[in-house]
Amino acid sequence: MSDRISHQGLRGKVMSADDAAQLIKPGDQIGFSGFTGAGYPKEMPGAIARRITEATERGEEFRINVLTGASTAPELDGVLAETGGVNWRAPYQSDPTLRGKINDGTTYYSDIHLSHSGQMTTQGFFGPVDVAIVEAVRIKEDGSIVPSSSVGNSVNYLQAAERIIIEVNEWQSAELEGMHDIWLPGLPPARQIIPIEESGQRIGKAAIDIDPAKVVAVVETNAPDRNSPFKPLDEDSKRIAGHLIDFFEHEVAQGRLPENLLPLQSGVGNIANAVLAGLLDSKFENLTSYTEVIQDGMIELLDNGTMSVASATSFALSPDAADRMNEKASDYAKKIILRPQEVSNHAEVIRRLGVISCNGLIEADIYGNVNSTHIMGTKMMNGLGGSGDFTRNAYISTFVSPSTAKGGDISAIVPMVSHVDHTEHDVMVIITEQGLADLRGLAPRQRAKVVIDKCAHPDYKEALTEYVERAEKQPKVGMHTPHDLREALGWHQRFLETGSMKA
Ligand code: 0RQ
Repeated sequence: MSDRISHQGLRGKVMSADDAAQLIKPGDQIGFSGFTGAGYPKEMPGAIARRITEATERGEEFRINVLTGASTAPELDGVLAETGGVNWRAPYQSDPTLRGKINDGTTYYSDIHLSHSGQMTTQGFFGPVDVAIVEAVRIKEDGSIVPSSSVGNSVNYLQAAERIIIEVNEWQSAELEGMHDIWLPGLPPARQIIPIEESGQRIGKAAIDIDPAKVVAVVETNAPDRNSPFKPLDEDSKRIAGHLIDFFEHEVAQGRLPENLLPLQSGVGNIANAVLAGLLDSKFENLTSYTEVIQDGMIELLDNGTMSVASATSFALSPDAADRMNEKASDYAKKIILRPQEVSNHAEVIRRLGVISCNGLIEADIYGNVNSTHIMGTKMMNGLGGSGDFTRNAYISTFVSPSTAKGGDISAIVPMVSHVDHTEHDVMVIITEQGLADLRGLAPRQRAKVVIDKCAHPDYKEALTEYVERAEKQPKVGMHTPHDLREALGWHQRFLETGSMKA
């Protein structure tokens, strides 16, 4: 048996994943650890999927509700979605199989701000949590557990759950111990001030206290986290990164940002990763980060000393970077802090530190509203994730995207977004490979000019300008935010009918 299980009573609970899966009941609401492909349980989801499949083959109904920190991996979301047995899912996902089930109506998906999801669970907004299934690198003598490569909502799920199953994963470096900072502000009316005044500050404990009496099984595993490698940097991503870095330099020159900027948040996805890579070659030094995921680009900034400290709730590393993390986890623990997502994404800290946010978008409209989640207004892509937590509370909020998608048939800049995640009131800067639109202080009609001029692809500029001109001439139109309501979503409809937004 693994010497990573130091609690005597819990050593007696070790069993196979298939035996532990027998303890899951139809209708259970399960809170899993896991955030962006890191720190999710590796064997239990597969074992539960086998149970669901067997039950379904016998003609029995076996469906579960699934909560996590954020997205996971094929071994969790993928295998469970394939059974068709996921009834309800929250708060974030990015798995292709699950996406299919959400979009064909098999699975209900509650897409909510990541910082809210833990407290909502603890408060019972979603009903009771029947089981928490959490990956750990070690169970300590007192039964407390050292989480692995993410913290996410694990503390909330472990506190709320009636039954607990712990996977102890020997693949994860035992030296991750000391990287985590476990602390929660509690619930109103007794909620506490979060005493974080710098990204690198630790305020909590290195392990999660649990009630060992609630543990019904311990499963030993030895399997890597599975993240998709990032796409190689293309010219467009490099241009986007260049525009953002020029903007930072300008803000420093104007005295609106200090020389080492303010703590950076960087979203998921290829473009956000490219922006971090761009910072590697910039003149900036001594950067800090208060973010939710640490991806390859950020590890490189820490490695070469451009960044001094990074606070997050999880890793999102390529396989190579994950191996490096495992080899040198105790070194990285001096510069990296993993917190519960309620703290990593908390409005109070983001606002206090003056975080600069940078997230991807699916489409933005001429007035600055942003859609991060829906394809053509109805199909879920991934989810809101933490983009709202950061955008709404950032010192400067930025969004980055290529100006077109699908070989140019889709314009990322549209007359009206087909779904709104971030309103015009929260979006300060939009950047595409074409340029950067600084929307601070501009009224809607002023914004439309800048967004079209700086961000739209040349193939769509004229059509967007003509749309604005037509909108302004509509009878009874309000000149604050002019629209032609019959045409506002016409580009999306045209794409659905013809395969292109082009007229
Ligand atoms: O599809 O892979 O099939 O080619 O969307 O697009 O341009 O590679 O951009 O990887 O940065 O993702 C908004 C999805 C951008 C992401 C989104 C298609 C495009 C491609 C990916 P293919 P790119 P990115 C903190 C922050 C919400 C969560 C968030 C996201 C694929 O950034 O999920 O911000 N954000 N979290 O072709 C149809 C359009 C499209 C489009 C792009 N207008 N119509 N398809 N695509 N625009 C982290 C967490 O919360 C965990």
